[in-house]
Amino acid sequence: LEPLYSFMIRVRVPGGVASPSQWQRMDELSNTYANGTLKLTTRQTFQLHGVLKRNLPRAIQGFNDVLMDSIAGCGDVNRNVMCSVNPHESQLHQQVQDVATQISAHLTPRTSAYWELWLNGEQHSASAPNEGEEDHEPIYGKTYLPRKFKIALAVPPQNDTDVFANDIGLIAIEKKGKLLGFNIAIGGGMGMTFGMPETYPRLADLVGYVSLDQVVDVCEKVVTIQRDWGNRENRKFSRLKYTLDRVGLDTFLAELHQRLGYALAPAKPYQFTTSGDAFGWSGGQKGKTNLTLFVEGGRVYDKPGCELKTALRHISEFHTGEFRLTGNQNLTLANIEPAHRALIQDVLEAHGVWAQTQQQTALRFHSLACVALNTCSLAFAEAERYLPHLLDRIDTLIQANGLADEGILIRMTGCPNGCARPYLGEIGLVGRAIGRYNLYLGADHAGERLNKLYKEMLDEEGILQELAPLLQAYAQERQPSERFGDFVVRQGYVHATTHGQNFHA
Ligand code: SRM
Ligand code: SF4
Repeated sequence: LEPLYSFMIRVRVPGGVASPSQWQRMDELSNTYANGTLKLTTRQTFQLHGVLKRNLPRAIQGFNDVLMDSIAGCGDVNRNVMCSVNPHESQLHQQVQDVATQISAHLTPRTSAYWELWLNGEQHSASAPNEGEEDHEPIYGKTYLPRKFKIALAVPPQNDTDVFANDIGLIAIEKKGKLLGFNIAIGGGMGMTFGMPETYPRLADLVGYVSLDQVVDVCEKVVTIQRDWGNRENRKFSRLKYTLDRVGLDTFLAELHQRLGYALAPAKPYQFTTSGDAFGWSGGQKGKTNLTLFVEGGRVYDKPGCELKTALRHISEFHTGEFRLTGNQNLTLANIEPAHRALIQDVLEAHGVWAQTQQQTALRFHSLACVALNTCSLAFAEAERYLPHLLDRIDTLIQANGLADEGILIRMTGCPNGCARPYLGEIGLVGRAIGRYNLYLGADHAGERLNKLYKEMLDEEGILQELAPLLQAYAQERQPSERFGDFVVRQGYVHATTHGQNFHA
């Protein structure tokens, strides 16, 4: 008798854009084969947890039927390509989303093994290789990459994909709503290992500008340099960020320019103001509207008084726009027909979702937590299941100091791998052991400065005791419009982290 092994499946969703039928299918599969919940991740994908080994092929067949796959959800290849969910600017968003889809398709492995293993060789999905292309990996070669690789696109002023946390970050440059090209940043990544200061989170360096017709090729060339130069001896140092710091940015760029046959143009001006999501209703094109909903921990499920999963299922039966997963684990119902707006509002009200959304605090709207225990085998501590409780207590401090509208970015992970990008939190909490966290402070609000270690191994009371005087001082001594992360740096509670290499200094 075989043990009841259970698995997590990650379903790739380039740019986080899913159709109503794809949403419905994921909803069904989560009930039939998984633990009844749907997880929206920090890279805009779906995860199913608790899929029994014997059900894996049926679950994969299920999403394959609606043109989704889990290729490159994991592995040493380019992962899900992220793209800003920018409900106010549908036209520009669509152009950027198209580029995200092109990059994703170009860097998807051509292997036929996935189809043979799971789908009896049948290739239904949009990503299936063309005939004759199988098993020849023009970009990855025989050895694939030394490690995972990540690309994100953002549309300023929103940095809702945290572009600088990626191996390649692309910042859309537009003129009068028309996409011209992208600034490109390389060498970002969050993961580190406790006790190994040679490992560190690092933000990508802005290295230039690429036009629309160059962007896919530039991504390919960066990937191939990392393929050839990345560390294949020690996986701790195999991400692009370490390759860059080992060889030096100038050497890397010289190689990039040589492989491209031209030099990158200088980066163009841009400005990010936030890495958070814009919640609530917003206008769109041609009378259509968008609605961004808060999904705590990215976990879609029903609970007494708030049947989010059922409500979204109902909406998927008539909504003709898209379900857009955000990089902050939230959900935007996009391109809502004028006739459906009131209907959607009614469904959300009837299932208690609207009331729940209205009660959220600004802190909660700006919170992120990784899965951690009990499904993540790398977790040292809780995150998704614990943060809601901790937020209740921090919110009491926030209210007492009159800071209810501030929207401080708070991020928690169960280990230092950084899946909820905690080093970009104005308050970052990283699990050390059950019930113990390191507290990091001083990231900015727009994802452009890393935080720094403030205190170690705090339990819940310790976290509150450390935050109480800081929040009080912030309330009393901040400058007009000054963000919490900037305040703690200006007041010297922590030094600004100016580069990943001085993260631990
Ligand atoms: Fe992650 C590994 C969950 C985004 C850095 N991540 C894992 C695994 C698969 C654990 C494992 O290897 O056994 C986790 C599965 C837990 C579970 O039970 O579901 C896991 N990572 C997640 C998700 C689901 C967190 C979430 O709550 O949303 C995110 C899914 C992303 C996706 O849809 O593709 C997720 N992981 C990230 C991010 C954020 C991002 O990409 O913007 C990071 C930091 C950025 C980066 O890569 O540097 C991240 N995950 C890691 C790392 C450390 C990588 C490193 O270079 O140091 C690991 C461990 C590893 O790769 O060895 C890891
Ligand atoms: Fe697991 Fe650590 Fe990632 Fe959280 S940060 S999901 S604990 S690997």
